[in-house]
Amino acid sequence: MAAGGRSVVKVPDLGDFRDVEVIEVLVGPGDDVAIETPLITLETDKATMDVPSTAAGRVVEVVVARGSRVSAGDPIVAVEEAGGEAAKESGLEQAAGPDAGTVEDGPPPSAEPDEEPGSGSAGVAGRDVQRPMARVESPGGGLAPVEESGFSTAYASPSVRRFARELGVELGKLRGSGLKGRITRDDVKAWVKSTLGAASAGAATGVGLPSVPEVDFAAFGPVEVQPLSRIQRISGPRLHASWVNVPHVTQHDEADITELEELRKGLKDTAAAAGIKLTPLAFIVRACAAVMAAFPRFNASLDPSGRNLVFKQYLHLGFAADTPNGLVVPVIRDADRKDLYEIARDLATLSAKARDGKLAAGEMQGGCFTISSLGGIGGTAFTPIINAPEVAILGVSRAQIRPVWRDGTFAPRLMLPLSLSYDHRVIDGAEAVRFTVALSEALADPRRLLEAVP
Ligand code: CAO
Repeated sequence: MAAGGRSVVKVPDLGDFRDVEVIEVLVGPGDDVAIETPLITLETDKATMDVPSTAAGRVVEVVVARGSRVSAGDPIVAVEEAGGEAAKESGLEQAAGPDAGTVEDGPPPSAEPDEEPGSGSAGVAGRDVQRPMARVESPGGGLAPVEESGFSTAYASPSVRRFARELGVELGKLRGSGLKGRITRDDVKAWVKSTLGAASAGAATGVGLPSVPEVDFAAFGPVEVQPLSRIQRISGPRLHASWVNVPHVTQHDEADITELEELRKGLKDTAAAAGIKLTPLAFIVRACAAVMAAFPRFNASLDPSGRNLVFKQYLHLGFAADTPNGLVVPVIRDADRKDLYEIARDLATLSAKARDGKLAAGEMQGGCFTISSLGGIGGTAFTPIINAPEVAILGVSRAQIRPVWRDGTFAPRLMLPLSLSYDHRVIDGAEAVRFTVALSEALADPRRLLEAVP
């Protein structure tokens, strides 16, 4: 083999295919590669294939990017080839093949048929089941079997499959974050990290979470698998973390908003003429901001040690917004310093941005308390999950006219159901119900909510 020099690894002969999409770039500048190390993954309408390196050494430049299209002969990477001692040091000598010194069109890419989620046919499954169980080194030095059945339906390139096998990862358990839900190398790494993290957390506390049984749904009828949206993949673990870490209690209550609704209807058209949509939520945000001043623990968070409370001297209020891509929580800055109309305007602007997927990261950060209003849709009560490290969240369901006993008779009143979930480590039950009572009183006295903010 050659002792040093720079080589360019090119796309090999792809048969009839031209302009093939690069769906994964597996190496970056500074990575050491051996002959056969997969460099990129290509996808045609029939198969995915890894293009292996034909040079051994250090990658100095990557010419292609994810999403670009390539044909045979196009350059992929430039490699500073390792020679002699350098190769030994980096362990490349062993892997380097006889023609590692000259790099031209390499061996054909290793291809596997595409296995889109939901397309797992019995044939593919059958083939995979017949594969012998791969064996990997277990931490104790013995050989641990890798359960291969999940590989049949997993949507991953050959190199990722190989990587998963090396680490003993059951691909069937992973959700892909790549294009069209493809499982990437990073997904495999993240899964290993989270599994190790969960194992050590379980070891530290002596408890582990029992897992939900796996069910082969396809055994009972036709199924279609769809990947979660990006937002759901991000929010899911956060909701789960809050659910398992925070002792939730939900306090239900109801506020009489008969007068609020009359007032709102009276103001709605004037507000609309000024370009403001005055919904009940604007009043609820305004009322929460007013009431929270008297309940500072609702605007606090536990510090990471769990021994101190951090009281915030500002009040940014989040509200859950339902979007085509999933749930997001935009944040109204300084809600305690804004009047009803400013809040209504913020709600409209942030909701529109949320629906269009145009919220900036900063517009979803810094929240102190969250309101989740499902009242525009329906429902009578629910138990919202706290947006930790916040310590409380207010759920709002649909207001309904109901008979309420007042002054010795039943009167038709518009009642708004409130569901306050709170972190019981920080807030006592008595304080929680004092909060919902105060909130109900604030909503029952809407003219005060119209006043200018001091
Ligand atoms: N009771 C009765 N009617 C209500 C109501 C309530 N509690 N809340 C809203 N409404 C009415 C409004 O008055 C409006 O009617 P009009 O047009 O006649 O005035 C209609 O329902 C629609 O309101 P809206 O939904 O457009 O506006 P909003 O300010 O109430 O809510 C937003 C905005 C962004 C919060 C909402 O669109 C949304 O996304 N809600 C879902 C939040 C969610 O998913 N939470 C769950 C999180 S946990 O999974």
